[in-house]
Amino acid sequence: MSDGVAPNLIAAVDEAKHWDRLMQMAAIGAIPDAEGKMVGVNRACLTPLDRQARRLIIGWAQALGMSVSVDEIGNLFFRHEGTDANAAPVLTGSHMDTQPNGGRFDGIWGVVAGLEAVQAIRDAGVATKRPIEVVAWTNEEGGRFAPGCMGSMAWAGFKPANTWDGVADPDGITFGDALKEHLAEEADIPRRPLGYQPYAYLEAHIEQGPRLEAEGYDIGVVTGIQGSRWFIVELTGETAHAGTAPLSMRKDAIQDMIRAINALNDLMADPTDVLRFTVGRIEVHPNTSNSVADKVRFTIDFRHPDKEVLILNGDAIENTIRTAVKNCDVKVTERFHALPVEFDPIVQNAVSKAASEQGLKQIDLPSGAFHDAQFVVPVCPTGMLFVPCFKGISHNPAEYSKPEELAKGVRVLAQALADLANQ
Ligand code: HGY
Ligand code: MN
Ligand code: MN
Repeated sequence: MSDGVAPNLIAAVDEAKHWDRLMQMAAIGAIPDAEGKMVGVNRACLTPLDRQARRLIIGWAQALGMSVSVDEIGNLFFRHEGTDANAAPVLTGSHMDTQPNGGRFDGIWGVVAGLEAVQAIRDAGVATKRPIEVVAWTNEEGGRFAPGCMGSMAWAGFKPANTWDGVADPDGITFGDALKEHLAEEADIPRRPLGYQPYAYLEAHIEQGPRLEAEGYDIGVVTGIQGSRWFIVELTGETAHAGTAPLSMRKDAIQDMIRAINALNDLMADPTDVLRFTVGRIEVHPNTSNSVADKVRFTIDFRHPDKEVLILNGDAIENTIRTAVKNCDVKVTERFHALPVEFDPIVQNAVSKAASEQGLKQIDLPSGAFHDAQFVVPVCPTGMLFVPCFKGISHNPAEYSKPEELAKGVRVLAQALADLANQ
C-alpha cells in the first residue's frame, strides 16, 4: 500500500471487540494479583490450558476463513491467502505461553493482534499480493521448560527440534513427552514442515518497559534486542545435622551459593545500570530448617546490548563461581545463548510509515526483553512494534495496557503488514 492508509482499515479495527477477545484469553489460566483480583495469567506451554487457548484462537481464525496448521515442535500457524499464492508470505505473531506469575498481554497480545490485523485487512477489502501468516510460537517463556524460544529456535534452524526432549519440568515431565501428548491432542490440525522463508516477520508486543508510557508515545519502532545468556549452576556438598555438625567441617551448598552470588554481583557490577543480572530460581535439597543443604541449583539470567560484554562477562561466570566456592563441587551449564540483534530497516520503515500516516507519536527504542523475533532475524527481514504498558510492569499479574493503546497497535500492525505484503 504505497499511498497512505486504506480509508477503512483504521475503522475495521474494533477496539471493544479486540479487548473482549483478550479478556476471553486472559480467563484461561487466570490467577489473582496481590489484592486477589483475577488479572494475572498462568498458562504454561504444552498444558491443557495452553491447548484450550489455542482452540479458542483456532476457532476465531477458522471463522475468518484462515487455514490452520501446526509444525513438529507445536508452532501454530494461521494463513490468509494473497493474490499470489506462491509469493513468500509476510509472517507476524508472538507466543501464547505465559510466565507462572504472568500478565494478560505479554505474548498473547501479538498473536491476537496479528489475527485482528488480518481481519481488518479483509474487512477493509485491502488486497495483498503476498499471503499473511500469523504464528503462535511454542514455549517462548521457558518457565516450564528452560530455555525459552524453543519453537522459534527450532523453526529457524538454530537447534534441531529434538534438542530439548530430555528437559524436565518441576514435576519431572519431559518436554519431549509433553510435546508428543500435545501433538496427539491436536492431531486433527493439519501438519506443516518445520521452517520456511517468509518475505518478512513483524512481531507486535507490549513494551514491558516504562519508556513509551512515561514519555507519551503511542508506538515503539523496535531497533533490536539485547543479548541474553542463561546458565544453571549446581553445587554439591554434604548434608549434616544443623545442631551437631561443626561449621568448620561442613560442605554447605547454601553458604557456597551465597559466596558464588556475591562474587557474581561483583563481576556484573555496572554503575551505568545497563547490564542485567538475575538469579530467579533457587532449588535446595533437602530444604529443611535443621539439615545442612547438600545440593543447590540456581539459575542465572544475564543480558547486555553489547556483544563483547555479553561474551566477556558471560564466559567469566564459571570461573568466578569456582574461585568463590569453598567446599562444594561445582557444575555450570549454559542453556540459552542469544546474541544481540538489529532489526531490518524494511520492517522498521513499514511500522514507522504506518504510525506517522495514522498520526501517532512514535519513537525508536531497543528491547530489553528477548522475543522469538531474535531468532527469526537470520531467516528474513525482521522487526517489532511496541505499545505502552502500565509503568513497564510485566511478568507480573499487574501487567496492563489500555484498550485504546492496544487498538492503535493493531491498526499500525495492519497497515504495516499490508504494506509489506504488497512489496
Ligand atoms: O524473558 C524475556 O525477556 C521474555 O519476556 N520471555
Ligand atoms: Mn513475550
Ligand atoms: Mn515474557
